[in-house]
Amino acid sequence: MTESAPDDCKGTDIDPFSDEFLNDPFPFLAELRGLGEVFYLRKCQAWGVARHTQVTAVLQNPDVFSNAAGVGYSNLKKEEPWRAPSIILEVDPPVHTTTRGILTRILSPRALRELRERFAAEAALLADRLVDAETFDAVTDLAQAYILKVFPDSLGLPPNNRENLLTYGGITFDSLGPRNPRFEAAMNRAEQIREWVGENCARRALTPGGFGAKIFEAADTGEVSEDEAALLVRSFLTAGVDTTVSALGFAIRRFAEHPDQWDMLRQDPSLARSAFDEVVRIDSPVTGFFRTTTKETVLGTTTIPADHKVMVLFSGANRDPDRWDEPDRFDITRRTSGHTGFGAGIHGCAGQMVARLETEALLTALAQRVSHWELAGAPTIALNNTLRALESLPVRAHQDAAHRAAPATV
Ligand code: QZP
Repeated sequence: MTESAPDDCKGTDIDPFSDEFLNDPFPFLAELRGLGEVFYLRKCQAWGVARHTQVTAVLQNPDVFSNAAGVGYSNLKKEEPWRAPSIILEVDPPVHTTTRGILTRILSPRALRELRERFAAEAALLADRLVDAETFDAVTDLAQAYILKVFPDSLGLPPNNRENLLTYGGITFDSLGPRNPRFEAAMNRAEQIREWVGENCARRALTPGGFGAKIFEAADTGEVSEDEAALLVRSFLTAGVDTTVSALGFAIRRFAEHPDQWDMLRQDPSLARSAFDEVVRIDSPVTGFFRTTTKETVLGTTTIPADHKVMVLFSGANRDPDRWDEPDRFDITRRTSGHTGFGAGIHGCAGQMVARLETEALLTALAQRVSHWELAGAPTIALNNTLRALESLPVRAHQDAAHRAAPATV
């Protein structure tokens, strides 16, 4: 398909899936915002929005900007998808309304209350180990170790081979991009993991009391079929690991770079929650997703024809100076409501309360033990078509003297 650039908005050759963009998207995002309310990405043959007003407007209008053709570059209705489409993410109402209702129930603040203590206990254990080690990799030893413990535990997954979740997440997020080398490499890894994922979404794999078992209870009452329940469990496997691992990695990097913010958190641990949202705003683990127009629509002064992809750059909205005061400044006391790091509207992140509980517990435990962070090497970025994350973050955690002395007094 060749598409000539429209004449009612600016076109650009910026490629949001290039190495240059993925390594440091923020200068490119500023350029994209500068192009106008809507622009045309020639390399993607898709329209795009990167300002807060338009990103939010698109996300709030799912009748026109549909998810049913997928949230990635390729149109799932025209191209064979590599996996069965998600029945929560890659659908519109009314199908979405049913599945979302089930997840909202299972992931409500009330249903999550009992997790708080478990997360706090795991966070304390890990934080103790980390300050003992003193020097470690905050991506593998902290973010991955913690999330691969608490999240699959909450889901009810068996303890073995959990690192497969990182592989599966990486594949899925790469698969949302165009058929570049990252996409192809992901497809080459997909086959070896397919069986493991299928087995771990099955009723028999899931222990009682977890999110997984609760989804299968919805199959027992006939709200969804048995196969649909397994697909909803798969959504947890896909969406609940790499995302929070990414945010935690960025959080530690931010605190290592901004010791004043770490001091503030130590003095007032109730800031842990807003600190996490500020990280999700400023570092935006998910750069953006696509929508597909269901009919010709006018956005600003641009007419977008029916059945075309529009790229919605969450990370652009999250650094928009028209929406945020000093958007590039990390400030854990900032009022972050309205950030689009979790998306917005009917598809806004269903697991965001779990993510907040997990990260709040770990940041709080670390704040009690670590006086300050020191970078012990250069952080590296993991290049992925859709998920921004650090690959490694060598740090030294300086132990708080008061905390070190404390056990001797008991
Ligand atoms: C949501 C699914 C975690 C999100 C950023 C994206 C996401 C990915 C997959 C699914 C849902 O498979 O349902």
